[in-house]
Amino acid sequence: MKNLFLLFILAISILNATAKIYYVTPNGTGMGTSWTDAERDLQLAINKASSLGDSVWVKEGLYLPLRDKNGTLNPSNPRTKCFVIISYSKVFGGYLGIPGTEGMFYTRDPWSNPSVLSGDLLQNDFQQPDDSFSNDNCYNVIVNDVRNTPAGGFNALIDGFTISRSFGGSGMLNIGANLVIRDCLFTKNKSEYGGGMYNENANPTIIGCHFRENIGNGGGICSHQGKLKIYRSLFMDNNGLGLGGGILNKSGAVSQIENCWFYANMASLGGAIADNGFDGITQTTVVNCTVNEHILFDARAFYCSDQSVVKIMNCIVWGNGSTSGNNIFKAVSGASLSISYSDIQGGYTGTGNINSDPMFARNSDVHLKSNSPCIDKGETTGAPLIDFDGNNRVVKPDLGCFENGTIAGVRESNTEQFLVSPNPFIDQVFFEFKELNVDHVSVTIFNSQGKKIHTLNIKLERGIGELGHLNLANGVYIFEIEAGDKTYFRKMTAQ
Ligand SMILES: [Ca+2]
Ligand SMILES: [Ca+2]
Repeated sequence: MKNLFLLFILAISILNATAKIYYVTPNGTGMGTSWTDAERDLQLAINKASSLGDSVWVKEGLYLPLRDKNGTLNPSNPRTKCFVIISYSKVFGGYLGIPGTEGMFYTRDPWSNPSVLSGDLLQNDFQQPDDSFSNDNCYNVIVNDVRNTPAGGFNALIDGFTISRSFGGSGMLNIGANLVIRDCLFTKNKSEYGGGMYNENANPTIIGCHFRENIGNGGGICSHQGKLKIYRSLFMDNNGLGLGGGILNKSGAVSQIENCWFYANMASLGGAIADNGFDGITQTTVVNCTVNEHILFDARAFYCSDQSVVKIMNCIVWGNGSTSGNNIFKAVSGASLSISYSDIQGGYTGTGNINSDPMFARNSDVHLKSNSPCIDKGETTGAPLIDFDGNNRVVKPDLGCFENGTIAGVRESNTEQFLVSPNPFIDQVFFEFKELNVDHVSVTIFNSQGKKIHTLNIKLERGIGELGHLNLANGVYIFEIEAGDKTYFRKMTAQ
């Protein structure tokens, strides 16, 4: 076992020794070896980075596709232009691109410094109140098709981009692809099906993404066959036309939807989620999601039909324009809809369901107040270990996407600023900070009763440090981490 581990470390070391980073900026004129020698052509950089371990780092700014999915430069129909996330490539956006920060992963913040992939080739959409300046846009901004040459989206990663303004096709089209899509914003894409994303026999994993103001049957996402996993994501102000404001599952699609927040989407049927089993029975599991402000039309939040199988657990469905559970949910034509351990306005039959005001902080902020009846009311088996914010779920899971963390009276800090891993840990903990201007941090460890156990100083190298030999008994601890003039809290489990 030890030899295997050493071999693994050796393999990683060799990989790291040969792994390359290609740098891309909107005005680059170089070969991509550094920020000062950055490449301008994002697709060429992605093509070069398809060796295992290679990655592309992209500065904030606007990027328009130049080729079609076959790599043809300036195709006769410019609307077929798109980006392809070539199989095995890893593409990261949101960098400031400051010379000297090469290799420093955390010098990025995709939400503050967006790297925008746009289908508005002529940059004229701003002139419109209608579609007349969008009908010259790309059909799709990204196409990942494993059947294509070169193949797209197999074991690939895209992280930290804004994907917007496709027209007549989805922002991202995945065919047979199994890529990971993390911390991306899909916005203002318009298609008949799957405004933000359309999956055809694809198995994408979506983490921490936002889908806003997209239009299509399945305003945020439409999945046709394949297995969709979606975690910690926001669906807001999407328009599902006929079916599924947030998500439409159809044609045998299998979907796992966890820790997501559906807010103010609309559709004729299923403002948040619709399942249509007409040409293949869908199976959809929705766990620890919060669904509010879906006020229009029939079946205000969930619609399922034609023998689709939909399971809902640990969810909050409240404030969707009706006080009748049977108006919020609609199951027709042999569909199976089961709801358990959920807070449903108007009530719904099922184990552990309640019908009480969940006490949101506000309608537009569905964190729970400390007197919420949803705290610790969830089922543990099958529930995620963390919540929308990445915080640990405490004691028993709360209902909805946000956990009310109150052990020892401490609320965890947003984990965007730093990583502390692994969690649970055995004897060693690694710290990775975005704040590169600190060279050390002070860590104070408290037990679950709030008693101080240790205070330790950690030296950081390029934002990374470690703690070892902690000898802590199994249980939950609070780490108070002081870095420069900031203090963070993290709940950690020793095992
Ligand atoms: Ca346009
Ligand atoms: Ca809890």
